[in-house]
Amino acid sequence: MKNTDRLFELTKSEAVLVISEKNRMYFTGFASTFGYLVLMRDNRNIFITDPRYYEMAQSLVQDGVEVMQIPNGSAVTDTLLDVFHQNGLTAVGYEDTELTVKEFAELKHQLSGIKFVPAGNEICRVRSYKTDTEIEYIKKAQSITDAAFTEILNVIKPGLRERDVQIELEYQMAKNGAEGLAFDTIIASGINSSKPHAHPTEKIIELGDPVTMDFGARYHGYCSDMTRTVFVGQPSEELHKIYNIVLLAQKMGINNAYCGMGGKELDSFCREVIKSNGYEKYFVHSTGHSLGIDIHEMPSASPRSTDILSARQFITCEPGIYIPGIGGVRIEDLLLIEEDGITDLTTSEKTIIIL
Ligand SMILES: [Mn+2]
Repeated sequence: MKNTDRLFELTKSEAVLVISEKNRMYFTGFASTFGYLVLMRDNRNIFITDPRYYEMAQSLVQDGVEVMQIPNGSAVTDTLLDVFHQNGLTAVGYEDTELTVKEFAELKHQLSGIKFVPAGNEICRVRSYKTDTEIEYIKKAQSITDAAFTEILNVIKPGLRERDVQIELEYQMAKNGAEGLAFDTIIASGINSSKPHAHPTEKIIELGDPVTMDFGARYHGYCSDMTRTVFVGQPSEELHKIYNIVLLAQKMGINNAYCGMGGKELDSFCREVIKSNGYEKYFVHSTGHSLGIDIHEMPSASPRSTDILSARQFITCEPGIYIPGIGGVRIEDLLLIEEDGITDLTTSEKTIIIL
C-alpha cells in the first residue's frame, strides 16, 4: 500500500476512513465514483464498494487492499460499522479537509458510537511525498506540456483569438499523450496579461502583445504545470524590462533551491529580486506550490509558508509582475526536490521569445 506506513506514523488513530474520490484513488490506485476505504494500522485495508465496481476493483486495486461488496439492499454504513466492530475500532481518522459539513454530520449520525479524529492534514502530508511511479507520471505530464509549448510557438500570430491559442495548446497536449488537462488553461494577451488567472477570451492577439500561457497536462491522473509569457512582435520597453526582472527572479529562486530549505526562503529569493527593482507591489501571489493528483498540493512557497521542501516533493517556481493597463509576465518551472539536488523538469526556453 502506498505510504500507509507514513500515514500511521503521523496519525495516532488505529484506522483512517477514506471517502473522497481522489484520496480513495490515491490509496487504492482504483478510480471509482463510490466507495469507502478503511486503512488500518496493522496494514489490513478494506475497500467497500457496490456491485457496479466490485468485480473491476478486485482486479485493479493495489496489493494489500481487500475488496468487500455491500450486501444487496443494505446501507454502506452498516457494512462500515461491521468492519469497525470486527476490528475493535472505536475511533477513526477522517478527511476533515474533504467532507462537507453535511456529509460529516450524516456520517457521525449513521456511525454513532464511533469517535472521529481529523486526519485530513496527515493525508495531505503523506500525498506530498511522491513514490517513484508518481514521479514518473509527473515527469511525463511535464514533458507533454513542454512538447505542446514547442508546437504553439509555430502557431501564435497576430489576428488569432486567445481562444484559438487555447484550443491549439490543448490539442497539442492531447496529441502528445495527455489524457486530460491539469486545470483550465490560462491564455492572457495584451493588457489581459495583468490578470494572473485570466480566462481565454475572444480578444484578438495584436502586434506587441505579451501572451501569457499557464497550462498543464494530466497523465495517469497526475498533473503538470508551466507558464511562459511570449511576445508577438517587439514588446514595449517597460514590458521588456519586466520580463527580464521576472526571469532573473525565477532563476534566483531555482539556482538557490535546495533540499531542506523553507518554502518561505524560496519565495524570498524570488521576491527580493522583484523588490529591489521596485516592482514588489505588482508581485501579487505566492512563488510556488506542489502538485500531484491535485494541481495545488503541499508544500507551498510563500511569505507565510512554514513548509520545508523535502526529498520526493515537487515545487513550482513562478514569480510574476502584473501592472493593470500595461500587462504582465509570469515564468513557471516545475522542480523536483531530491536529497542530492533539485531537478528543473521544465525544459522550454525562458530567454525572451519574440515571435
Ligand atoms: Mn502553478
